[in-house]
Amino acid sequence: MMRRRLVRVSKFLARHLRHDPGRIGLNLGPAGWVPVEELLSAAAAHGFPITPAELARVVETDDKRRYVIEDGRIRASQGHSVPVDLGLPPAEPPGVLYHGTVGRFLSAIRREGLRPMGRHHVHLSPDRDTAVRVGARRGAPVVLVVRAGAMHADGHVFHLSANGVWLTGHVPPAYLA
Ligand code: HQG
Repeated sequence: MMRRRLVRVSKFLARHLRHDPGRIGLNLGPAGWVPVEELLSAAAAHGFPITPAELARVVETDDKRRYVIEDGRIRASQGHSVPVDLGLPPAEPPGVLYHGTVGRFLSAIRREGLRPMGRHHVHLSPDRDTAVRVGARRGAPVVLVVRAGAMHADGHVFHLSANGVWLTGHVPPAYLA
């Protein structure tokens, strides 16, 4: 399959498994799971047919492993804007985590901390390189260091998604190094 097609299918999945399932008449089940059959028929019925082989290939090769198939069901591992409880257990983060952003957001971030904005959680990366790539989606990347260990010690809850993204509700400015 061409890389361009893989990216198109991945974007279609992100749109409908994270943000707008209703657009193709889909309902996310508990924890965001949807039967693979249902997804494929909804996609076909809305003019975007995907073969089971293509779907499997996208799930396996997606650059960020955004989707998981398990027991005939599929979900996005993180990044939702629709209300969904992924059922991830709380986890103890490493001492520091990283957040990639851009200069134009810095004054707001220093004032109010990191907020989830359109998503459910603030997304944090375990390493600086990943954070650089996240920030670079928007312009010249700026990497913020988050004192995650101190946050955790102070009772802030963290979750680790299946694809290695650390999630938390809000990072108050005091924890930004
Ligand atoms: C910024 C992609 C103003 C924040 C990536 C970010 C990631 C604030 C933007 C995942 C703010 C939100 C998530 C505040 C935060 N004032 N701006 N108080 N607090 N911001 O896309 O972290 O390809 O929702 O810095 O790789 O950029 O979708 O979050 O710039 O893993 O799988 O507001 O999305 O992965 O943007 O990216 P986003 P993000 P996928």
